[in-house]
Amino acid sequence: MLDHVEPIAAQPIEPFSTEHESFKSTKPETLGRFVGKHFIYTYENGWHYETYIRSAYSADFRIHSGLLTGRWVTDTKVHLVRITDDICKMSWCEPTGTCVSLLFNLGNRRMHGTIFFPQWIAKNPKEAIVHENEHDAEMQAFRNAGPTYPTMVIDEFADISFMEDCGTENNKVIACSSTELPKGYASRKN
Ligand code: FER
Repeated sequence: MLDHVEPIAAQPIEPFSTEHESFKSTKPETLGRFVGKHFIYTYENGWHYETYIRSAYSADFRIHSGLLTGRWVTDTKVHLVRITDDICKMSWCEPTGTCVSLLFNLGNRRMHGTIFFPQWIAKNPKEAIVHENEHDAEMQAFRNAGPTYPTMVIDEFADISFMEDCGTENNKVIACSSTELPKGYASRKN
């Protein structure tokens, strides 16, 4: 049945890049309320995450609990769009091959996240528990070794327990692993 399908030739292994992504949906002039926001939130499955929107095109995050407790990433390129005055959506792929799409509602302090984990992360989450920026080549090697499939899709709602404005390109917001933070940091509520 698939006789007409040519086998795909082995592809050269590409380093991670977002150069092929257009970012044309991103309209920085509509994102004033969202850029600079720092959120701490807990998914209904108990996973506790933190995100900082550092610019209209980039974000930092840190994982306090869940499959990848201790993982953190700074200045990852994201696609951020305004949905309504209260709601924004942010989507991106990581060098690991994990893809993420998050919707934040500042009005009711709820969010919804969809995470698409490649199978290698589902099997071996420990390998990705690093400050990713310092382990790019290693993460790309794991991504290329795979397997990708079956993708583990996690889709969960979360309550935002802490929300503040930190301005743009603030390197102090997320600057260490969750395991190095003072006690009580992530349980703050406002
Ligand atoms: C989130 C859910 C998942 C999030 C990040 C991820 C920034 C995952 C990223 C990864 O493991 O690479 O809410 O917030």
